Amino acid sequence: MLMNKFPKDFVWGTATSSYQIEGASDLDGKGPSIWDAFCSIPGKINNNETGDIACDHYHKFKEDIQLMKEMGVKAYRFSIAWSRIMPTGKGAVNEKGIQFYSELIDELLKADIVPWVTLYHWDLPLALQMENDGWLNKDITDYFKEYADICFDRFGDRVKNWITLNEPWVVSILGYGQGVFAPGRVSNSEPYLAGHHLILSHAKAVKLYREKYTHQKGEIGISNNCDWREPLTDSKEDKDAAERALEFFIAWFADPIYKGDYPKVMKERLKERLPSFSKEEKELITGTSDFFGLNHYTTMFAANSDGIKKEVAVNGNGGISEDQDVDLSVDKDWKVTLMDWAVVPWGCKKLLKWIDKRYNKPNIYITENGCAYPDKLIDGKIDDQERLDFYQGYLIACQEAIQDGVNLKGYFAWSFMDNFEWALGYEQRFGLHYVDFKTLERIPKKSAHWFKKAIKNDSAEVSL
Ligand code: PNW
Repeated sequence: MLMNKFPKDFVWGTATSSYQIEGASDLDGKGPSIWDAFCSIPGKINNNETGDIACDHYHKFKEDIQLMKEMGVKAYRFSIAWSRIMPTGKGAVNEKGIQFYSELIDELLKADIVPWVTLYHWDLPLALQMENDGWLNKDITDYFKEYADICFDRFGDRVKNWITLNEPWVVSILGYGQGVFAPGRVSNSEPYLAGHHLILSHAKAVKLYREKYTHQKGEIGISNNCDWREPLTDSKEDKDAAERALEFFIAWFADPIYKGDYPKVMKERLKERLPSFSKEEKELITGTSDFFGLNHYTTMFAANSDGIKKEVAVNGNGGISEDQDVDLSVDKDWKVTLMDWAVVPWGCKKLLKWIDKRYNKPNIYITENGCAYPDKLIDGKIDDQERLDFYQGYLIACQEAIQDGVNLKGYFAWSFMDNFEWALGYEQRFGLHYVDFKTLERIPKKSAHWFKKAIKNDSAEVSL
């Protein structure tokens, strides 16, 4: 068999986020975040679980970095908990929080692992929510900039890869539209306002980084999430519906960043519910990403809606459905993960090509891709063949996209270890490493052993 190789400098990585793994939710001066508060409301999280302890990465980070080193990953993407280094989100800095991330970064560099740092992965300082209405208030754009300034200042000598925001789509739709994520608000207009301020916050942080920290010579971007939307039929209506669904999903955030404004179809359909950018803001936003960060998990069919089905959007469906007139469905023959997300590697390839074309061949990094399964520990081992198959399928699709000319430069597996899967709690295991949430022991799964071999061979066409 001819082994298709990834380029030598391909970035093989793995990813996590602060609230999902750190624990130590009120230790060493950390302030509460909206996720601490959200988890305290009965019924919001499966089994009323919380991130209070999570994987206790706060105390076990050295052990975790050893496991990463053992796997041979070249890069590790993690996020900083804003309220750990600024307990109320503004003003005073908590030196103990700075110290934690500083040691984490040093330990990574010692292990030859390149840190990729996300500034915001959803754990907004609670004070900013209570006193300033979180992402609904334009003030947040300046607070975020001040927070980013501290991160660049304190960590930028060693961190050269920055991601401002993780999945503004999820923050907006699940946090302000469906209310299933913190801060739990339900609205059909707030998501677009929150999204607007997320984009401006991103842009202000990037401008600051480029002007004040030029000497650090790093790269900065944003990670947007998007599923693929395949037209259900060959009809023009369904093709348009699939395109519209993608525009409402990823172009909502990527168009302003690459083209300076929202997609036309969103402006036409949302009217005054979609805020507009001033001329100065358009200039501020345009071109504010050195790379295209993509989090990708699944694929659905899209069909033009007859306007009758007006159900409230469900998890994973791509936005407020009545704004789009798109009906989504899956093929009953597709395999699904524990989250019910369909496993469709060719959807990943098609999405990469769509991004490549629409945004004029950017360097793309898949900053998340992975799957949840109900892994069981048997005789000290986890035989997660389904996850192994998932990674192999998606990585081969990535390789094909590269062969077709897409500038895909790296891939981060979500996630390094099982962790707190937000409203779904600990049941959904996404990790390459199994975590026993009673003893907090970590055990590499079969997929981790496979991933190690794939990295070593620079190819997904390996078998264990
Ligand atoms: C992402 N959706 O979340 C996050 O970045 C991770 O923190 C998370 O653990 C991972 O994917 C798995 O869920 C998403 O509904 C949550 O489309 C929901 C959606 C997409 C991504």
